[in-house]
Amino acid sequence: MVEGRSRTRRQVGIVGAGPAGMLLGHLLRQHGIDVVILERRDRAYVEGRVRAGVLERGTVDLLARLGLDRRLRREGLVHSGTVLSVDGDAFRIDFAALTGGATVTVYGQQEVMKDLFDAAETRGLDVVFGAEDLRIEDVETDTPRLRYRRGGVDHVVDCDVVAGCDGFHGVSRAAIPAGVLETFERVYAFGWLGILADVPPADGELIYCSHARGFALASMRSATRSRYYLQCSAGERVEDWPDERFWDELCLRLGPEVASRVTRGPSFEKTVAPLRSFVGEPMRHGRLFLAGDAAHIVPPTGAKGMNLAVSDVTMLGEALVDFFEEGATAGIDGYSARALARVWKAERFSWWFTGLMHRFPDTDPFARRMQVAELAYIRGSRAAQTTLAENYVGLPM
Ligand code: RFL
Ligand code: PHB
Repeated sequence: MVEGRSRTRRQVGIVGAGPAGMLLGHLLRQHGIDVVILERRDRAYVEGRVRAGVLERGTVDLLARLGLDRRLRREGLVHSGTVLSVDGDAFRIDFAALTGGATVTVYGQQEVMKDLFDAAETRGLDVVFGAEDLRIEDVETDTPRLRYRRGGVDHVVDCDVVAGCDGFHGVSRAAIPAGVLETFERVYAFGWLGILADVPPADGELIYCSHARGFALASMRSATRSRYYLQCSAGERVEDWPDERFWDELCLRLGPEVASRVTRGPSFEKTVAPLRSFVGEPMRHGRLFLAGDAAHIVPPTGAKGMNLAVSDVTMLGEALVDFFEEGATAGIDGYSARALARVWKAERFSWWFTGLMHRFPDTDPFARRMQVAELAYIRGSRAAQTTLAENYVGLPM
């Protein structure tokens, strides 16, 4: 085994090569800033994680500005609305008509990651996979440091700035002292059981389904690949859900009309994701800046997680470019407050939409009637539909 040490200097050290870290890396590199991205896992693992599917307009715009949208333009599915279903009775929310033309794009996070990694190779963006035991030091000084181990070698990276983009379970957030970091959290008593199957989707748009038996979501990745979710208990075991049981329960919740358009087939991915709302404040401490899931988590109902990671790094990228190009500190000093202002609105929307659509342990017959009445109100009110639509397509930065 190789043993040794290496010491390098970079302007920005980015921890984590998920959407937040990779996009920030591309953004800074476009401005000639010297960055390294340190990722604990390997490329295949990061690219293989099945996660988000819906990109807001702002996310698509950033990918376009970075010249990373070629495949997205070709393969992404533009959706100008979505369907809400209440105990099998469906109605449509027309985003484009309600918001002056805004749409969302269905393009899997896995595809985004593949595009970001491919472009990193051709553009010479330095991504180190397999960086183990990463530690962040001296963030309260002007020379923070990253230490990690790879292939038996201890590495030290001296930085001007560290960006913590290492997700909810990363190490960056813990580098903010407990007396400084304030956290806000809701853990939901249920999860989402998701499958992927190579069958055509039941509908041209997503169907968010509120049902007395629990929430369901009909989504997709392409014209031939479907992504379906069922609300399940938090500790649900995947082994208890053979495909037939999944399809049967899905069809019950979608109702007979949509169920008649569901094509069943073998699933090739099946996982349970827990649901959580979480915010850590502030998103900056000294020379450490948090972005994406490292700072906040939303339940997936509003399709906001990856999009929030992207709006964070758009703001952080602008602030760091001002800092390195002009020596201006207003941007980095204002980053946390600016990012959190948008984060909290997305947290509110995701929490509200989750509450409206799911069955909670305390959803008694009265509470269920309240959900059904609110959905009936949305169905009949252009104002209520506009509120939902403008949040779903993404609030301005
Ligand atoms: P990520 O993607 O978790 O990436 C963090 C990276 O950091 C690495 N890492 C470390 N590296 C070095 N040293 C350490 N100590 C490290 N610790 C961790 C990890 O290996 C990883 O590669 O965070 P990021 O970049 O902030 O991106 C966040 C998004 O991935 C997440 O918000 C979305 O996937 C959430 N999400 C959705 N978001 C949307 O915008 N639209 C959707 O439709 C949507 N659907 C979803 C979702 C998430 C889901 N799950 C599974 C939680 C659907 C689901 C089911
Ligand atoms: C998905 O396709 O994975 C997806 C779509 C919409 C959501 C969450 C997940 O709200």
